[in-house]
Amino acid sequence: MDYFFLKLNKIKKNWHFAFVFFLALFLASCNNRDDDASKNPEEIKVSLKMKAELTAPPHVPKPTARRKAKQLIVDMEILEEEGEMTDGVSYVYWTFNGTVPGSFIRTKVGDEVEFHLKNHPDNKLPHNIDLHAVNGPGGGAVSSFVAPGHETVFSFKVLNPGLYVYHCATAPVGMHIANGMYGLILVEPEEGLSPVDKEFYIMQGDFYTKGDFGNPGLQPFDMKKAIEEDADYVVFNGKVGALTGDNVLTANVGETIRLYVGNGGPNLVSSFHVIGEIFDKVHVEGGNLINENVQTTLIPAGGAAIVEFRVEVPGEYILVDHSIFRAFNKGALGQIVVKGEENHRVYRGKIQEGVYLPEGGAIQEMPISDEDFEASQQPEKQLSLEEKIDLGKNVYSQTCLACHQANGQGVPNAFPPLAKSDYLNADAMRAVDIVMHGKTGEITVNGKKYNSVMTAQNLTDKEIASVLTYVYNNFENNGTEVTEEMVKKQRRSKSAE
Ligand code: HEC
Ligand SMILES: [Cu+2]
Repeated sequence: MDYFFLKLNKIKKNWHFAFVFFLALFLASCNNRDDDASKNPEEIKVSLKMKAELTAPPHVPKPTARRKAKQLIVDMEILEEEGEMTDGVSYVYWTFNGTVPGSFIRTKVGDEVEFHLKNHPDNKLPHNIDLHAVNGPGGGAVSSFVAPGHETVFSFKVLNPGLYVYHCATAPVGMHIANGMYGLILVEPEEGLSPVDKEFYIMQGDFYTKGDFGNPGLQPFDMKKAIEEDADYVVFNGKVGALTGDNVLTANVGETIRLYVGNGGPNLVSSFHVIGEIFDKVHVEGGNLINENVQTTLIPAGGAAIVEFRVEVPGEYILVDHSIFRAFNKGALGQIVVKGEENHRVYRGKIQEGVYLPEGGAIQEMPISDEDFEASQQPEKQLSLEEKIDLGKNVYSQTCLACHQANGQGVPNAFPPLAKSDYLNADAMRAVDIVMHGKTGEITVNGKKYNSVMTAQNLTDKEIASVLTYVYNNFENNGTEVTEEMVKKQRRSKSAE
């Protein structure tokens, strides 16, 4: 360094000027390279902070157009709220910002997203978020686990343009997604997307309820049906009729419509189709590949697509999952009403409205016979202690592990420990009751307070006896053997209440 400066001082004045001039030029060219998204999006500099516009479905935030990359603040609150699944049927949804799907997030390549995730104090469960637009562990899930009444902040830079799903990834993951915890985040390319006339946000999801489609009242989530992928409802935007009746989407003849279509799943793949239209363009799977002139596009669970089409003729256009029973019998039906002049060069015919209508209630299925039900309830031979512990281990890893963890250590502030649990060891009948009926309300385990929800586990008496015997004989607990007789006694005492 010293040598360099010494030399520099010795150079004649005009040489010195030339050096500074070329240095400035060199720095300017470096700066230009920083602005060029296509080279390395990691190096795009952000100017200024900006609060992200977030919209409820079916609305989409304003295009990013030619704005520069920003530090983008996204504020989301998780709410567990009762809502309407269809007329007369309600459901407790778990949501990002109070809607299913959650708010639409619109970003641009190079944006640095500062994500604030709040879990409302009235909520019962911990949650987090996994954004498929993130390059990093768990898509943010590992940094965003948040207990009720708390807020977590993490940040990431969006590097890849495309349309991405986000969802909750807290155990049991399938249950959180099935209850509505998903949404879309768009990453626009640096130059933005081409302008269109109308943009809408649609997301498909499948729901699993104790009662069948249309059975009235507050319907709880059904884990068994979810595992069997036996959906009662398959809907757009969280409920039957979110895009029909008073909620139809509207457009005018000659307009180009762009739909951001996602699929939250948890299980089903969508064969997305608009009856009466052809997609002029599809960004296949939400990425860069553009397909043209497409009738039906496949949208995987946890995936998305951008579809665009120009509407030439007035009338009703019906959005469906072309796995067609889902459309007419499970709710996957929406509508775009297009107004304007007839165009006989494109279509000629008498237009009658209301041809495609939901048929919902008309589901017919084979009932389970009383004999079959009885047979499934028959008691079998008693298991030895070892057989019980073996069976219990399986039940534990399939049912309890997601929350209470592999060694029963639990998760701080969320799931209490079963290892060396004073609460567990104090009362075996109470433990049986918790596994059978679930548990809410404040409890203290090993000196720490928990106030959360454990769902009822829907296990047979044999499974309950086995899993608790397994837990009592492991994780440094007191070795109690729970018998089927104890479980039956607990069932009888509860039903007598
Ligand atoms: C969805 C997550 C979840 C699953 C699955 C789950 N639990 Fe729990 N469990 C909880 C929560 C949360 C609590 C605390 C409830 C409260 O705060 O009132 C709890 C409490 C308990 C307790 C009493 C507190 C303690 O630590 O001793 C026992 C015993 C228990 N669970 C056993 C089980 C067993 C056995 C299974 C599997 C058959 C199971 N749980 C499955 C979440 C879960
Ligand atoms: Cu969640």
